[in-house]
Amino acid sequence: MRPSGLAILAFATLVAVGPARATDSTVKIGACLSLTGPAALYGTQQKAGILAAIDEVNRGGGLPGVKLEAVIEDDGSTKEQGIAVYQRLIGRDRVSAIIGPTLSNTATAVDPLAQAARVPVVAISNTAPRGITDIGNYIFRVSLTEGQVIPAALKRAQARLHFGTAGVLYGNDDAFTQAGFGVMKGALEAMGVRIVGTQTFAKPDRDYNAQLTALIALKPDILVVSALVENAAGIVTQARQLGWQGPILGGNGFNSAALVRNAGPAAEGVLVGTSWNRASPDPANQAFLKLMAARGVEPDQFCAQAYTGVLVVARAIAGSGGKGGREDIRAGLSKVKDLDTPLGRFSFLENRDGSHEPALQEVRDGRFQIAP
Ligand code: 1QQ
Repeated sequence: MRPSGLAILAFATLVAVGPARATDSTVKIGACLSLTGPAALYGTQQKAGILAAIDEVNRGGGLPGVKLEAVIEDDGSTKEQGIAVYQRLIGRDRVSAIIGPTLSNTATAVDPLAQAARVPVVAISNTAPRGITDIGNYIFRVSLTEGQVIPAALKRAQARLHFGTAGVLYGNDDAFTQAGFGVMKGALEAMGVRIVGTQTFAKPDRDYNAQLTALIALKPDILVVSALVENAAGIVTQARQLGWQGPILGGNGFNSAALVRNAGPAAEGVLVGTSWNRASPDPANQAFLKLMAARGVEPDQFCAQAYTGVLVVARAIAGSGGKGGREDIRAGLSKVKDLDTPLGRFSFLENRDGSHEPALQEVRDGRFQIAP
């Protein structure tokens, strides 16, 4: 089999390229993803990205002598199931590293288990600024935090829309939506935007009319929302039904194509800070888009981040001289720097959070498009 263009791109600077061989040693990479439950819209994209990247690394021979094997498990979007998955991945499957879990809310419960067992974790979608990588030195993350994305997104949006006041709505029963709210509030205040009203909801809620009516009555210039996607689509739809014609800016929970699918025309004009610039002409991004198209997947940010998570683990193994033990990968991760990925040129910061360029996107003509 010929090595594919993508693997050459991703690993050309690391090692000579050649196909995987029967004698290769297998490195098991666990993934704890929300494949059922309310966060499944993210988890299914993540699974597609992980499988594509593992195939690419193995097929392209990016890691000579090593074959990556994915052990993917469903956390059901809950902490409890996430704990059971981590216990199995660590104790039964003896994986060398864990990618995930999908939600920050779950990560706060499961990452301490990996830290205690000295199993490296690469988070691909946890964006709560605190309570993830500060769990310990085995916890890394590819996903930019809301603190790295939201302030820049709000500034870009304000340069276009000149809003002076905001109404804010957030979920008050989730680590990510709560942390996102804190970031939004701080960023708006720092920009001199007055928050005229704040309302909350909980994950099981489906009716946001009371909160939205109260916010709209205060006539803010913009609505700013921290919500997971199932709530987000309902909030956007109901805001439009109540006659809201102003801008809506959402946090990371909005970054799913399901928002556009479920909210339909109501989603037009919605602004979202994003970690993935789908329009980037970078060769690593273009190769990723081509690869996913060939696999019949229309990727979103979560897919691109998951794909990048595997590239980062592969680079860590390469950086440890092709050794794929838990300690080898942890040591390798701490050296990952300037890796070309679909997210852009990626490095870890000192605190094991990720670093690359964020962007702002807008729903136009029924799809996410990069906003100026
Ligand atoms: C988190 C998030 C979610 C929106 C992603 C799955 O960012 O839980 O941290």
